[in-house]
Amino acid sequence: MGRHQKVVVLTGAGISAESGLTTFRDSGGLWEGHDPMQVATPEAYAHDPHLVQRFYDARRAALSRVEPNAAHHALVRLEEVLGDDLLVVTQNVDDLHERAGSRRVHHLHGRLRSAWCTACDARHAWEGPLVDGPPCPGCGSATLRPDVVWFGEVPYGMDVVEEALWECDLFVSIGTSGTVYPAAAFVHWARGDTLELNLEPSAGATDFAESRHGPAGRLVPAWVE
Ligand code: BJW
Repeated sequence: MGRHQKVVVLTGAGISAESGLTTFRDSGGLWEGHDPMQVATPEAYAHDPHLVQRFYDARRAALSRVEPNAAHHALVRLEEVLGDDLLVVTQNVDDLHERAGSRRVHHLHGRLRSAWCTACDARHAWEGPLVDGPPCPGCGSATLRPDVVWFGEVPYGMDVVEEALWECDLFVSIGTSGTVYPAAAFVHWARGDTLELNLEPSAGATDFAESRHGPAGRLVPAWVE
């Protein structure tokens, strides 16, 4: 890839698949008999908060058993070249970009290691479970939920993302099915060139100037080097 470009990289669950974290739509698996897409909703949380908290507690606990992979590390090397001209926008709630060493990471759909108090609106760094209703360190209410963005909720920092897409020379989408908005529309908002790196053609593959298919652990280092 050329140098001296402003680059926005969007990542999805596929970039963390080779680290051992399951994706949403192609894992073929259920979590305790439930479709993850049905659990990751405000409706599920309203109906059965205990179930939804256990789902997120299990995923938060899994973070300590996985490591960043070659794709995460390649994006760190890209940042070493581009500096502040690279922004990684991730839909992922894991922290593998940060643990690899990326500094400019924007979590569009929130973070597993953060808890949000719906009573006082504070966010708190969080490592342990939430299922037993621990008190909010700020206000003491047992109203902490995972600090993640569910369907019908507004993704974080859209103003920052829109501006970066408008200013970029290159937009690269890695490991996402292209089925969830607004991220699925970023390819249309990007002013510059567009490239998709995904295991298979995503739902929006034909909207990209170029689409390369294979595992992120191979494609991303090959693109960065
Ligand atoms: C590999 C690989 C390997 C595997 N290497 N690749 C029409 C138009 C616009 C919007 C809407 C619309 N209809 C409905 C909406 C709204 C809705 C939406 O998009 N619904 C769709 C079902 C259509 N969107 C929303 O509600 C969003 N909010 C919103 O729009 O607010 C309005 C607003 C917008 C902008 C400004 C102001 C207001 C919120 C969406 C929230 C999504 N939340 C979740 C859960 C987060 C918490 C959690 O993690 O549990 O986000 S759902 C889930 O999907 C999660 C993911 O981040 C997201 C995307 O999934 P992702 O990452 O693409 O994973 P997969 O599994 O789908 O795909 C993995 C891909 O990797 C596959 O293609 C594999 O092939 C590939 N892969 N191994 C490379 N080794």
